[in-house]
Amino acid sequence: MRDISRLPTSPRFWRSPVRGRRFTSVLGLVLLVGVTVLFVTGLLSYAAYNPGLAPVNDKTPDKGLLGFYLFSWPTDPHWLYRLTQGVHVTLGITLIPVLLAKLWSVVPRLFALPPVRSVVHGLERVSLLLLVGGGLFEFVTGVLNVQLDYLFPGSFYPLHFYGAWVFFAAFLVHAALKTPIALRNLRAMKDGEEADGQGELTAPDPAPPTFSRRGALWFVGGGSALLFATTAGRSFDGLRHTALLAPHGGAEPGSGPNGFQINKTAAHAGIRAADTDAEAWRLTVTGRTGTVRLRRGDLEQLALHSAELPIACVEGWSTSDQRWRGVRLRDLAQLVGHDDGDPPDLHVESLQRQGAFRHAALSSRQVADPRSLLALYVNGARLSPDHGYPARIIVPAAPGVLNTKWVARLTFGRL
Ligand SMILES: Nc1nc2c(c(=O)[nH]1)N[C@H]1C(S)=C(S)[C@@H](COP(=O)(O)O)O[C@H]1N2
Ligand SMILES: [Mo]
Repeated sequence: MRDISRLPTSPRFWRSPVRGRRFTSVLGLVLLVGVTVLFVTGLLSYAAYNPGLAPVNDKTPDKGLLGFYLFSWPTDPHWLYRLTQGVHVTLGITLIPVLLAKLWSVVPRLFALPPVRSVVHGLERVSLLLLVGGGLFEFVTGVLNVQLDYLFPGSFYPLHFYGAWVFFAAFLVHAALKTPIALRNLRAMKDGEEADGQGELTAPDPAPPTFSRRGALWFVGGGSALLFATTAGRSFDGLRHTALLAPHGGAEPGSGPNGFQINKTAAHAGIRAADTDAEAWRLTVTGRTGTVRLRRGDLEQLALHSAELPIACVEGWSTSDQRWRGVRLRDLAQLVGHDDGDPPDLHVESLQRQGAFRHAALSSRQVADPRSLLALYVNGARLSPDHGYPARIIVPAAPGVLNTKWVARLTFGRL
């Protein structure tokens, strides 16, 4: 006869003495806070793309009602996206051990028989499927995007966005059901009761312990601390070398005025030296009163202004403030007839021929900000080819993706 205790559907199959209410409750409460922060910062990131403004910005055009919360992304404080997206990515990576340990701690229950005891139980199990599947999906797509640099060209945004809603809906149901229980378990622990001694999560036939429960929690926490310590530095110049695990971490990217992080190099984006040659390059600006074409020399004759602003990428890395110098976007709007102090939205196009980020739309609010520039210089030097020479956009508080490099055309109004 087969020994049924050797099948995962038998509670006796699961013998780790570490499993128990306390272990699961602690991890569950950490995730309650952490996943909520991930969801909120993720939704903010979507809003920061200005998806409501123009199709070129909207990576998720079929969002429907899920776009209900969208608002006009502010330009203050100028480090806003650096903060929200740094938190989103760094926290997501830091929580990986917690997520895995939490799943491990409840895995016997996923195999429990009968699979469905009642309608309510059936619904709970479906929500668990969405919770576990959705959670793994969000973490995996997020990590792949950050670590492997757009493994899914174009499709990462919809996958991660819709996945987030499915995951968070299941997460809310789960949290509503389980948070009171988790809190009760922890309170019982405080009162000195051995809360782990009973309950469905505890192995009925535990193997001899090689590890205390407390040790197991330290192990998970240590894993998170290690991931944090090898990731967080890529948002800070001077600490970047500590970000061993992160792309755009490690060694500082060169020295000198243009020696800060580059997302895609000119070569990678297919920009040829001939395209950016001072003789050949022209900036085409179109607005209410028509079109003007400017050389780089013409731009240098206009009023130049400086702004200290960072680059902050959706992948979570960012630079400290760089000192940009160039022409205000609102001055360029004025040049083509938008001179009533209330500039319209702006469509920016790059010389780049291929790729999702070759164009972007900026809101009138962003155009109006005196720190929003068509930059010609950075940190006192001419922009390098990799940072967008002959001219690039820089806007306070915006995601890197809106800071278009190698700009060729600006169209005010009519997006
Ligand atoms: N034309 C063009 N502009 C672009 C991109 C691009 O791929 N093509 N990438 C954007 C992204 S995703 C980021 S994070 C910033 C990075 O700017 P940097 O390389 O100067 O640091 O440039 C933005 N501007
Ligand atoms: Mo980016």
